[in-house]
Amino acid sequence: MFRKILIANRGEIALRIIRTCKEMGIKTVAIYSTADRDSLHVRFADEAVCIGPPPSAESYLNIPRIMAAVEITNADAIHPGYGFLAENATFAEVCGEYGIKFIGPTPEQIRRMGDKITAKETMLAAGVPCIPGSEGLVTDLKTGLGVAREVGYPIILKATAGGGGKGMRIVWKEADFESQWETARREAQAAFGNDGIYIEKFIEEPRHIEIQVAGDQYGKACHLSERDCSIQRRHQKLVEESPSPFMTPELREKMGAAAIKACNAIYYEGVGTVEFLVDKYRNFYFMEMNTRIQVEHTVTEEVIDFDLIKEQIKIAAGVPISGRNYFPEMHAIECRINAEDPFNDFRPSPGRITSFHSPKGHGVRVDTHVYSGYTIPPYYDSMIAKLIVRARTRDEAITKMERALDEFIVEGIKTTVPFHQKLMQNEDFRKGNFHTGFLNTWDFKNA
Ligand code: MV4
Repeated sequence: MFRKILIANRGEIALRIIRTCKEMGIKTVAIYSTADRDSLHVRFADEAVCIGPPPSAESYLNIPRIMAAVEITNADAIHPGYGFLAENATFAEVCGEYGIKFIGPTPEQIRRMGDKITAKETMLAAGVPCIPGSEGLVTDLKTGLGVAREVGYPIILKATAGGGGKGMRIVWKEADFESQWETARREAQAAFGNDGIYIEKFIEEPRHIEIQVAGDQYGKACHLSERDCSIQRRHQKLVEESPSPFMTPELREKMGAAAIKACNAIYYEGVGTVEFLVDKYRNFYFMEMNTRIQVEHTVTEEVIDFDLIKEQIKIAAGVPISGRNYFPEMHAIECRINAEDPFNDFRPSPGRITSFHSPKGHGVRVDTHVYSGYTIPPYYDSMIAKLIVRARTRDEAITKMERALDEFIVEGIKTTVPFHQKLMQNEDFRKGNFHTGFLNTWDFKNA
């Protein structure tokens, strides 16, 4: 097992990783920017190294500075958390060159899933259902028009270097194809330095359902059931839950088997997530694979009673997984509490938290790095806490979430708490009647 892990991240996930390391008897090193001097991850780690000024490029994204911190602290592994360098194949490679274990998949696996066309080709070859569309890259307008006519409108143009909603254009009719095509290429070139585009049938009103997976170093893989992440705004998830209210045992069986196929195809090592779009007929299609721990891993932990960070560390240390699959025994919901003003287009609301009291009690979990008197820096993402509840049934979980949200006191800044309170009262949400377009049509301010 590792002696000392450097956590190349900040905020709640850094703290989350430190907690598990402590329980496993592993020493921890925090890294931090000057904006994060007072963050709890700095206080709770065994050692902490300041690696630079606030901008991420000079701190949490700066590979040479992070490797210097590894060297001076003599850590033997790096946990990247999510965001920042978690899906950076070069970083994983550099770790290898230094003889430091990157806690996550291999650089090759990260790269293969990072390029969306390569990922899709890999999945098709493995027999995982994919969305009908072009065979790989479409290099010219004429070919594009042909493919679009063949699959039928509406279609979606996606950047191969994109992901998470970046670099996508929907085309509703042939007359709009050319202009959307030009825009998509230009945007992809500007955003990713890669103008590679592919075409898919546009799936209308889908649910976003993802399968948590784990694979060990010996080629064994399992699934740990699903999360429903359909409640999103501009590709930012706001609420996640497990199990999905749309799930059936048969569908879980099929999607779980497909997710395991995806892992086996690349001998996937680590924990990961296979994202699917699910249409109203319960057809499901591979969308992307995330080769990292995700924000919403907590709802899975709650329903299967399992520490996913511990599993991640064990896999990286070469411990074999049991190989069995895991099924939800409870219902869990997570609300992301962001420092944003939901009444003002979710505008970021950084600043000093003058008073902070988080909900407590049976079945309530709050993962956060903030406290009364903490100042939220403006440089990083706006999530300040994850409120997770669990109960026997979905109805009970919603009731518990309402109770917990009522107990949340955050003063000095605006938060998304009022948004979640309204959502929990929404009839369609309560019935499990929602898809990824839900927040486009629901006017929460007048709810
Ligand atoms: C799609 C789609 C419909 N049809 N692909 C958005 C994020 C990125 N991972 C892919 N996304 C989508 N791809 C086809 N062929 C709709 C979306 C999509 C979406 C997906 C999941 C969650 C929220 C979403 C919001 C808008 C669009």
